[in-house]
Amino acid sequence: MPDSTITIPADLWRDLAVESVRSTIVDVPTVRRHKLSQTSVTAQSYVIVELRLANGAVGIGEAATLGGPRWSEESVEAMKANIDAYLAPALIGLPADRLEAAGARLDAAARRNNAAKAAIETALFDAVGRTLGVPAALLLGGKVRESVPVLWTLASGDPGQEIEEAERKLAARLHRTFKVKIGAQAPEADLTRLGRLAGALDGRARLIVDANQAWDETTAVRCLPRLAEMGIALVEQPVPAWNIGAMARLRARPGTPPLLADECVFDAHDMLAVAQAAAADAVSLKLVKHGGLLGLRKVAAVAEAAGIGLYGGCLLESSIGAAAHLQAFATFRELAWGCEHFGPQILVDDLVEEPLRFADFQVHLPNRPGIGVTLDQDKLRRYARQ
Ligand code: MUC
Ligand code: MG
Repeated sequence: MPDSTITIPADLWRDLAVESVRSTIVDVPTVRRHKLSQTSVTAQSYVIVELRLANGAVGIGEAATLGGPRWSEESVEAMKANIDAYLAPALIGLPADRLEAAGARLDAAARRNNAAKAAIETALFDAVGRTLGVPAALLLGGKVRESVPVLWTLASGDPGQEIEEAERKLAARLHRTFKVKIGAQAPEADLTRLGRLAGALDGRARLIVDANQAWDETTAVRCLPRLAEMGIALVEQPVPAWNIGAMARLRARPGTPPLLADECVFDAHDMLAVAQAAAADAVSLKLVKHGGLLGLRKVAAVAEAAGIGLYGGCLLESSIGAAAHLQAFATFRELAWGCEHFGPQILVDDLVEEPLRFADFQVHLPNRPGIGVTLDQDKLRRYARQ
């Protein structure tokens, strides 16, 4: 073999140094009220990151929240402040393709702040992908699928409205799995509501539920077998995030439906603890929890090693955040539970020039460089917080 150096064309591998990072808070109204156990929203707030390289390429990323610092500890106001003062300065001058090195710098600059870090890392992947003309999925291992099954979340709390909403989604062939948000009302009221939904959609749709940590162990012991009788396919985070022991005990009881870990798994160490405790059947993967696409893949690797299924989670991202997740989800050999990136469809408007395509119960991977979507500057101005 001749000892030659591969020459990369100058126009392909131009100066990748990070030149600037801009963060903008946006508030986009939702088409209806979305009610969870810990909060309720009529608008989604995001921090949009635009990261410019010395070669002129601009990458974008998004950090989502749900009703302020309630779903997790980050708010858009805190994220913007920490991005501007600590995270962005840590990356200026670094070549954007040093993705692990960038992660180390971000971790040194600020503890946790996972959603803010994820938005910046997404923008790095996007900028590098745009420079090289390749999708971010290629930088993550290459895609094994072009689309991902996508569910819709029912969360108005009014079963009549929820049945009507589910019927519309079924008729339009958009969604046939529905996640029902429970825990905002008393358990018995939720069981009655779920009984109505399960009866109305019987045989035509799959139902899962998300309690967002609302129940204690005693309530879960009482209610989980009732959910199994109704045919609920998966129960997400029934008990508080700290109570991994309860998740494990519940899971070991006969009559418990499969359990999905959400708020109890932020990083790979959390995932290892859940795996060691045999506390979940599946894990919800989200950029806001895992600090970026690389972190998301690390959590997924631990789950895969323990035989725990992958579920493509969301925090109601717009097409920007959703596209970033899809780039990673497309690379997993198995994605047992599909994904829940219905977020772009619950907003009154999208933030990108070419919204994601939803058809045949799937959300389709955009076939363009980087994360595959382009920020619409008019929309950014329209929804930017003044
Ligand atoms: C969560 O806890 O899963 C995702 C979908 C939804 O309706 O709420 C989010 C957060
Ligand atoms: Mg959840």
